[in-house]
Amino acid sequence: MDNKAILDEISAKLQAGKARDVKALAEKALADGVPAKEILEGALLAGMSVIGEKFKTNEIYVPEVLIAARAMKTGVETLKPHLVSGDVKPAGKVCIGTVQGDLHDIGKNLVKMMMEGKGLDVIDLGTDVSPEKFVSTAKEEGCKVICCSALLTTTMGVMKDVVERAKAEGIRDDVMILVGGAPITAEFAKSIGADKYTSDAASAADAAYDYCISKA
Ligand code: B1M
Repeated sequence: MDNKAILDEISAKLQAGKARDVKALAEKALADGVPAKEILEGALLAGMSVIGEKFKTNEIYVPEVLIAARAMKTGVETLKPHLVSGDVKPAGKVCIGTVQGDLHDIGKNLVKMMMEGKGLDVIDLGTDVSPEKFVSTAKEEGCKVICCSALLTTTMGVMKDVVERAKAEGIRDDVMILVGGAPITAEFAKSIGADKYTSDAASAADAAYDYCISKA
């Protein structure tokens, strides 16, 4: 079986919500020498993208999306040891969460995983996180980076409230505010006064790591 065939099969199983098959096929692909990054991008993210399109056009509904999301999580867990290096030095502390009103956490968890893989100490605030919680955590725990994820156009504005809250609490100049998620763009990040936008989890981890090292 060539790489494309197994990647397509994993993607199809993910879309069908078959978590156990996703795990078994991902393990087979890894054993066959397919790079974990290729499985993540070519099968798991590709499969979720098809789910997103079908969700948008009402071909499928929340229950189907949830079982596909569960299969995605299983796939990411299977790849985790192969995506992150085991030999990392502590680099600095960051906090991460999905903004208030938003319950999407797959992308946020991917960012967290990549950050831990680079040796960052990550405080995971979960989903539906208020600006107050992001900022009080950064203040109390001495985080160098506040990482905000948003998947909804209706919640992305909360990121501006995080920036404003950090100013009001007097920590704005001490932290990098890093934002991302499907509706976010570099222009949006700039317009709300955030420091950095990245489109994917690996670049977010690189940006946070570089910032922490520059402030060490
Ligand atoms: Co939701 N949903 N959803 N959903 N859902 C979207 C986002 C949507 C685009 C679907 C669609 O219509 N095509 C749409 C939003 C439309 C809009 O705002 N314009 C939508 C909607 C409408 C909704 C509900 C309102 C539906 C309803 O109830 N009627 C509802 C809202 C609930 C809420 O949050 N309050 C809802 C619910 C759900 C489920 C619970 C069913 C489920 C979430 C399960 C979970 O997360 N545990 C779900 C899912 C799975 C999706 C889609 C299909 C997939 C999202 C995903 O996980 N993608 C999504 C469609 C889509 O995005 N194509 C959709 C995979 C993930 C790895 O990608 O999170 O983008 P993503 O992360 C990427 C990058 O964005 C980046 O890194 C990752 C890649 O490396 N990244 C960062 C993410 N965060 C970052 C942070 C960074 C840097 C990079 O720095 C800090």
